Amino acid sequence: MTTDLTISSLHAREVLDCRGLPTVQVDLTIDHGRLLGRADVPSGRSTGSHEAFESRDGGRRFGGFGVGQAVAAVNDVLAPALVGRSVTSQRALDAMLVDIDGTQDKSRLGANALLGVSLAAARAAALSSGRPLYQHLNADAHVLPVPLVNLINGGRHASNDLDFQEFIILPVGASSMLEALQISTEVNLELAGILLARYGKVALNTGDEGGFAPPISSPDEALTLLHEAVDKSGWADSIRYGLDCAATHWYDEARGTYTLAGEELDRDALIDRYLRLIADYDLVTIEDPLQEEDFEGFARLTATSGIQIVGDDLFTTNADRLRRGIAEGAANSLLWKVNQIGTLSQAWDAAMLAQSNGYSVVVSERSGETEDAIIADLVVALGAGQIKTGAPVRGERTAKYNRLLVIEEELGAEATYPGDVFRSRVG
Ligand code: 2PG
Ligand code: MG
Repeated sequence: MTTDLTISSLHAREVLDCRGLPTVQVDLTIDHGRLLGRADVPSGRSTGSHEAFESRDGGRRFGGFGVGQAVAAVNDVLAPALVGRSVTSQRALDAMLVDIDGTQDKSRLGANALLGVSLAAARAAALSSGRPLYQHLNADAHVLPVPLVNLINGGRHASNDLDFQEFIILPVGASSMLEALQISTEVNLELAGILLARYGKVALNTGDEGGFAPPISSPDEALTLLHEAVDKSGWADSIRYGLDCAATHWYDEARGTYTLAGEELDRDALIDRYLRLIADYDLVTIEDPLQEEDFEGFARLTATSGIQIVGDDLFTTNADRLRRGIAEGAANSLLWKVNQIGTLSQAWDAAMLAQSNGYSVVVSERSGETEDAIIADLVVALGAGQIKTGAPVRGERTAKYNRLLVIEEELGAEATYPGDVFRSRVG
C-alpha cells in the first residue's frame, strides 16, 4: 500500500518550554491521518535583532509570553491553506509558508507558527519514507558532531556577573559521541567539586543551559576553573576550549564601547583581549566576540586569531547577512538555528552557502528548548560536525545528546566522530 503524502490534518497547541514559558507545538498528519509528524518550536533569550519575528501575545496571560496568536495562525490560516497539499517537497511547502505569511521577517503569522509547520512536515515526510529524519534528509549522513559543551553560564543566561554567556569545552580527543559525553560529564563532576570547595553551595546554581553559574565576574577566572576541572579529570589532552561571548548584549551602543568585568574597552582593545585569552586558555572557537553589526571587527579578529570565529547574532541564520560576511571575511563559521529564519529550507540554504564558502556550521539549540530533539537529526543530516546543546544535564539538553547516541548506534561502523577536524565538513 503506498503512502498518501498529502496533509490530512494540521493542528497547533501551546505547550511549555524548559523555562516554563509557552511555545508552539505542531501536529501534522499525512496518509489519511495515519502518520503524525510533531515538532516543538524553540525560543532564544539573547536574540539577534535580525532574527525572524517571534509572535508573543502580550497582555496578562502567561505574563505576556503566550503564543495563542501563533497557534491560531496555524489552526485558522495555515491549516485551511495546507490541508490537501503534499509534503513531498519540503522546499515547495516552505515556499508556501513564506508566501502565505507574505512578510520579510515573518511578522504577520510569526516565525514560531511557520517553523512548527515546517519541522512537523519534515518529520511526517521522513516517516513516510520509513527512514529516520537525518537519513531522509541526507541518505549519506554519517557524521556525528563534536559537542560544544557549555559548562559555565553567564550573560543573559545566568544570574551572576559574568559578561560572556557560555564557557565551553570541546572533547575533540574522544573517539565517539558516547565517549565525548563521558568525558564532558567527568569534567562537569570535577567542576562541581571545585566550585563547591571554592565558593560554597551557591556556586552550584545553574543557568538556562544547565551550566553552573558561579558568583564570579572575571572571564579569566571562569576559564581557569574549566582548566582546573579538566586537569583533575585527567582528560587535558582530549579537550579544547571555546566561548560564546554574545557581545551584543554587553555593548553600549551610545558610547560605542564594551564593558567587560567592569572595564570599559573599545573594539580594538577587546580584540586584543581575545587574542590574549586565545593564547592563555587554548581557545579554538569564539562565537559573537563583537556586537552584531560590527562586520569589520569580526573580519579583523578572524584574520588575526586563526581560530574558528562563529557568527550568531551577526548572521541570524540569514543567507543575506551571511553573504555579506563572506564578502567581508567576517567570521568563518555560521551558528545555525532554525528558528532564527523560520523555515527548514531557508536554514538549510544558509548552511549550504556557508559550507560552499569554507565556513563551518555549528548547529545550535536555543536557551528555551523543549524535549524535542530535532536538531540532533539535523546536525547529522547536514554533516556539520559541531553541535551546541548546553551542559550534559537537564531533559531538554540531554534529549539532544541522547538522540545522538541512538543515531550513533544506528549508524554503527559508518558513524564518524570528527574529533580534531571538527571545523571541516567530513561529509
Ligand atoms: C546563543 C543561544 C544558544 P539564545 O546565544 O547561542 O546558546 O542563546 O537561545 O538565548 O539566543
Ligand atoms: Mg550565541
